[in-house]
Amino acid sequence: MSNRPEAPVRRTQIPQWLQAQPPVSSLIHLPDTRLAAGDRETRHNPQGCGANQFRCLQYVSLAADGTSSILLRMSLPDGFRYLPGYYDRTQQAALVEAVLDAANTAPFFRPRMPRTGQPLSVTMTNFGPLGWMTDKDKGYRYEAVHPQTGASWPAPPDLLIRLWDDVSGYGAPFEACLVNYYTETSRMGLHIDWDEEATDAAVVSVSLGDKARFRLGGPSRKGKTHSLILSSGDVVVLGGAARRCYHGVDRIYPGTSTLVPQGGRLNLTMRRVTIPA
Ligand SMILES: O=C(O)CCC(=O)C(=O)O
Repeated sequence: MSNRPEAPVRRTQIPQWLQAQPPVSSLIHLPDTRLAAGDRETRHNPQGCGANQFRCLQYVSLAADGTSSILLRMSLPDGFRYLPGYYDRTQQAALVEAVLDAANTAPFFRPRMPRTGQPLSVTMTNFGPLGWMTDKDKGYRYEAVHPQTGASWPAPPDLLIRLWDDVSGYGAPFEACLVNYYTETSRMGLHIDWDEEATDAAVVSVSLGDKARFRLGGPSRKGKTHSLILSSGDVVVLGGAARRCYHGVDRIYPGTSTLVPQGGRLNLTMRRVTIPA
């Protein structure tokens, strides 16, 4: 990580692709790091930072007068995008309602690890033509039907379809949206999403409800990791090199949100599974 003092960044230096990004209301959920109206997220990769061959990613608050201040600087893989506060409270509530509706026909179930049959600490369901699941006998895979009801997974809400179109950069729709429900004791160990054929497509993830500590490493399980706190409404994109990076959730902060009626955290992860024809 570089400690080099940063010169102010002028608005004219913001690359075109970034100016097209939706404005965000906050950058990282630390106290006193709110953006003023007109501010934007920017990313700056001045040089590789060494660890796991990551580049240095920084979140910069740009004021209306063109000056900037650095809010967060971490060594993160290329293709990782953090879009805090992407969804407002109304949109978050609509997504929770869509999940609860879906659970009427595709109830949450507890997946099990391949071979050992060890239960995962999250429960899950899916939206879309395919759903991710795992059990003792057949392991990690995508299935077109719910393991208990035998019915197709429910269609995803339009908000998620729009999100994918806006941030994935992929020319075909996602096929699976895995919905994980975390209670205060749930965790998700470091893993790479690699059960898809279309590993060139980004994985897009939405956080709803209680805050979580998200951990991101590199392509090696043993490499250096960083953590960031994800809050309700935040979106994370794992594309490019980040698609091959280990990640997981090592802590839920209970009672930090009132969004999910019974408390806890929902995470919605969209993936393209098959290679488009
Ligand atoms: O809950 C999260 O933020 C991450 C979920 C995840 O890594 C996964 O479903 O593969």
